[in-house]
Amino acid sequence: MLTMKDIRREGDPILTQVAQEVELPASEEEKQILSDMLQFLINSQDPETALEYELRSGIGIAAPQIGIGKRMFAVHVTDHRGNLYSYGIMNPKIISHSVEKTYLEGGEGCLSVDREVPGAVPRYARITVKGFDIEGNPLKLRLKGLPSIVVQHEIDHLDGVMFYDRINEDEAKEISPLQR
Ligand code: K2U
Ligand code: NI
Repeated sequence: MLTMKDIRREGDPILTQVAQEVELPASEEEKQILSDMLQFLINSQDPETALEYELRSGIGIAAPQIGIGKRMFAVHVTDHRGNLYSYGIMNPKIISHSVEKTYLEGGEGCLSVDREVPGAVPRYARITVKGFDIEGNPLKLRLKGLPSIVVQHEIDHLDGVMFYDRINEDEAKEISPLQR
């Protein structure tokens, strides 16, 4: 199972590189890795498991964060209405997004960043994402709220972009924070 020792921390060059597309159909190894990433998130959100294995709670994780320069990420996040978004996605593409932006009032964090970096991170309020699930089936997700923010944070990891690269207080003054 994945634990915090598998997570690359800032300063590791892989976190600022552009990850490569997964050649489809994905190999059994690639599918297993993505499944392990999703399981890590589930484990990290289970109090007993997180305590036992000293896992930091995560709602998303991208393959470069475990040293794999491939365009795949997992999310396991519940929106404000209690809808669970639990996916492993390969070769994601944001095919459309709102003009409207939003941001998390408390700022963002990152499993690869062992420090607080305060500041508003403007994100698109709504996005439509296309990609392939763990089984290789095409998927298309229309997202808003926290799921939308997490997916944008994870896709940034695939492009070597860290959340603090996007902190912009001036822009945040012009937009509304996410209502949880
Ligand atoms: O990619 C990562 O490092 C995982 C981040 C994802 C994240 C997405 C959006 C905003 C902040 C972070 C971790 O999940 S950080 C832990 C966390 C948990 C719940 C809510 C926000 C952040
Ligand atoms: Ni991150």
